[in-house]
Amino acid sequence: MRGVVTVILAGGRGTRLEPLTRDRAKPAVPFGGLYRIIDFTLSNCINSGLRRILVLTQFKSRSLDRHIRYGWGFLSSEMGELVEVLPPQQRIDETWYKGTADAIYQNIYSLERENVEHVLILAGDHIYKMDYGHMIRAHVDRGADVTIGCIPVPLDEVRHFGIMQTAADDRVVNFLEKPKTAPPMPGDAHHALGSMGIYVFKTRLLFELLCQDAAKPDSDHDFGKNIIPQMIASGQKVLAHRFLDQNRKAVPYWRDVGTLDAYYQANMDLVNVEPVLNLYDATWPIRTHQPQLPPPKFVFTGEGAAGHARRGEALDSVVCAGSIVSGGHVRRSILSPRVRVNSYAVVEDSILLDGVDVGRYCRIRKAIIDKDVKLPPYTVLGYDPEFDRKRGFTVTDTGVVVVPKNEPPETFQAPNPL
Ligand code: ADQ
Ligand code: ADP
Repeated sequence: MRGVVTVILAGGRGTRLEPLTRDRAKPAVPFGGLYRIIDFTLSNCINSGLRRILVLTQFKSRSLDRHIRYGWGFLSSEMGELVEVLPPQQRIDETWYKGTADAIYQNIYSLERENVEHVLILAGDHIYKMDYGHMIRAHVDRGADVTIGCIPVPLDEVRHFGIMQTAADDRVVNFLEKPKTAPPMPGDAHHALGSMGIYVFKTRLLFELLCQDAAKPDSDHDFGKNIIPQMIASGQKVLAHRFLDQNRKAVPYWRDVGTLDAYYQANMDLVNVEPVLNLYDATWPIRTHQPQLPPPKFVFTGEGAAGHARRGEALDSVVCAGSIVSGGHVRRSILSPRVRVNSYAVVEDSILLDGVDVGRYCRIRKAIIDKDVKLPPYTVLGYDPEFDRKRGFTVTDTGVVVVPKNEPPETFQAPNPL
């Protein structure tokens, strides 16, 4: 892995995750209680033996930058290791990055300094566990110009992905970015082969392609739209590398948590009794930055009125450090650090981010509640979508209600619909 530098594209706007991305970049959105989305990609790098990592940011990168500095600063420059956040201030021209290829082009000086043979380009907003070593080795062994990580995607979702057709030797013969429809892949009537948006390039060739592309005024300066199709057209060796799970059979866990519903579902996957994405697997640790906090605590606050036992408990849930469930009930939920659930409150199927305080008698269902929101006693959320929308909250297609940061207590003081 020594001849490889990794670049993580962490600049996507994440509009479809609003309001969670209102003032943080998508890769910095908290996930699974303890983590930020980018922790999965960074952990994959470390676990794959890749320890020279450049993170390209763009929008609202302050909390991302801080998270990486605090959580990932253990890499030692003395040992030749590096994780560096490159903000767009170092860009070549005055505009924001135009597309993914432009983001790399504008940081070409930092990359040149690395003086490596291959560049691994990753996205900072996917949830998965992957050993990039397999893909890099295939790329080197086969002498590819570029190798694209790919995975089968359902036919009715092809419009969200780069879709490719391959020859028997895995050479990509056709690549279309986000087509409306696509034919199924050979041997699987329900899936097409989709790009994971991750690439290994020969460094020299990458630089040449980026410089050529930068000079084209009609290009979107995007890998999927421009660079890859053009490489195929000019006969360069473009290889597809199938991401396989550890048994090298099933379709592995890989989620682009680009929408609130996908984000909600991927979080909820973790509270399944046997989650596909196992965070307790000591052979593939997912690291993060976590503050020093006391252990979570569950308090029995005494017998209440009939039917209202004040037993603080959480079932089928993930509860992080610093949280106290005091006389409230929590089911199938994720409680991030420093969450409070007070007596008689019921929280179900919900994701509570850092520092959320659920007042007495609250009824919370199918909700995502952003950091430090204080829910006044008797707040009801997630029971009546129309009512929640009227109060100004986002409610998704599948009925998940999202409460943004800094929501004042008055917002919740609407008549109780129950
Ligand atoms: P998308 O994810 O839709 O498709 P894009 O929005 O360009 O592509 O984002 C790719 C990655 O780059 C994301 O991690 C994003 O955060 C980041 N990014 C986007 N613009 C950036 C910029 N200007 N600066 C820094 N980072 C930026 C891509 C591929 C598809 C593939 C899907 C898989 O184009 O072919 O199928 O990923 O999710
Ligand atoms: P996160 O919720 O992702 O942990 P933070 O709470 O660190 O993020 O802040 C998110 C963003 O909000 C920051 O990147 C910053 O731009 C803005 N922000 C937060 N607190 C302040 C503040 N006190 N002053 C100005 N901006 C702030």
